[in-house]
Amino acid sequence: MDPLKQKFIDKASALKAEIKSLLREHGSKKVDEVVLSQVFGGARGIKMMIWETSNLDPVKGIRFRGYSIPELKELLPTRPGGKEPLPEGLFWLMLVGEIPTEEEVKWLSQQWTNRSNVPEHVFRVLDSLPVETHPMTQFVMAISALQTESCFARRYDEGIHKSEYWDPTYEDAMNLIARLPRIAAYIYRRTYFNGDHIPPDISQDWAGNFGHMLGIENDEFKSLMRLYMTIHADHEGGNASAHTVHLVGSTLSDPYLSFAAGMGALAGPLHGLANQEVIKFIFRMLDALGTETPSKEQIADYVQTTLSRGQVIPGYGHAVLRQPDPRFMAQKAFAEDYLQDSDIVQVVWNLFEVVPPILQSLGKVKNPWPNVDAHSGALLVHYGLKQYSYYTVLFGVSRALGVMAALCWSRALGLPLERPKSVTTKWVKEFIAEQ
Ligand code: FCX
Repeated sequence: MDPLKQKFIDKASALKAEIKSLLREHGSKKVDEVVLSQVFGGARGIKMMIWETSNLDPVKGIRFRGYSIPELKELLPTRPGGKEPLPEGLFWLMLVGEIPTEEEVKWLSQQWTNRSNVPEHVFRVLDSLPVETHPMTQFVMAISALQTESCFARRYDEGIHKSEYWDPTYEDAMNLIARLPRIAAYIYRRTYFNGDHIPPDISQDWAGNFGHMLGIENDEFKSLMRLYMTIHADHEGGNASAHTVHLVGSTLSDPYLSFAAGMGALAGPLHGLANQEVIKFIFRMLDALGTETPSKEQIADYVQTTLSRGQVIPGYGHAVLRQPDPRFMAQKAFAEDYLQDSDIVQVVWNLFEVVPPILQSLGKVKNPWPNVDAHSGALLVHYGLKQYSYYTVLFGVSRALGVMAALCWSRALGLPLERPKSVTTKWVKEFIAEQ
């Protein structure tokens, strides 16, 4: 058995036994109380699932297995001489809870290279779609088409014992992650470059090779891709894409179909599509104002006009966070290191000053601060990746790392079918009348 798989099942078996005795002793302890406004309000804050790979603190932001993003930048292995962490290292950490060595990360990079072959029929499915099909639609269809390769679906069909579900889930997770950059790059090149595809360079790491296949041969951009793929990977379990993968996976739908479903959730403008919406918002603003370098006053007026039209300011606000998103701050730090002089980055920084007080003044926005999506587009534009309809695909490739590691845990821990309770408004009225 491969060393990561062995480490994973050793850890998961130990935790499974621990959970069993914990539930035997404390299973009836109350962990939460639900009020009616939460029932009508998108289930905000209700503790209702297990997610081992990361945890989101409203003030401190995301912690991957307890580590903040600045800590990961210090601790995770990088390319020789590089500054940004390799996403392979984050996957290892999320899967087994340990910071990997350089050797372990090298091994994982090699594993993903070995597993990266994408069957021809997936490209044929993509090629049969109109070229103007939204890249996220193409992405979902390609992942669904790849489901023919699912080890889990095959083993289930053969009658696998439920104690072994984790094994083909791990294989599918590793194979899917390995194949995603090729699929995502194929979508990019067919959509915007007339199908002029770039073959993989197997000497590169996972994110570096992705950058190469996109066609942006720039070391700084590849560093950005390593950072980008690391910080977008996981945001605990309740966000819409992660929760969808978790829910669909709980039916024992295989990892490919579960991930495709999650990507449908990521494609919503209140979630992952916000990264395209932010840059669209910025481009439209620059167009309307007739300048690449608008003043803060001009930006403030434009923001107010947007709000008065009943539209949200994309990239701002969050269902859980109550401070500037550390993922925004990590991208800002990258921009401070590499592209201080970029006009579009300056616009993002001016928005950071202008938008929060305006949102605060509305009196209803719980978090006026920027989220991860407020910064990413400006960095991509700077390096020439200006086709913003594509941005959510990048988010999706990264998100696979977290949700696939978490899915391995769900199957190894034997988590059951998820099935919360819904009620009707009639039931609510009767409930109130009985009080
Ligand atoms: N601009 C304008 N109004 C906003 C706002 C924003 N950026 N953020 C929140 N509000 C409004 C809400 O629309 C809601 O108004 P309503 O009562 O009239 O319906 C009110 O403020 C209260 O919402 P709040 O409780 O603060 O936020 P929610 O938990 O309901 O929603 C999201 C959180 C993220 C959906 C919301 O802040 C939003 O729409 N932001 C813009 C889209 C965005 O950036 N999404 C990406 C989020 C994330 F990082 C990701 O998943 O990628």
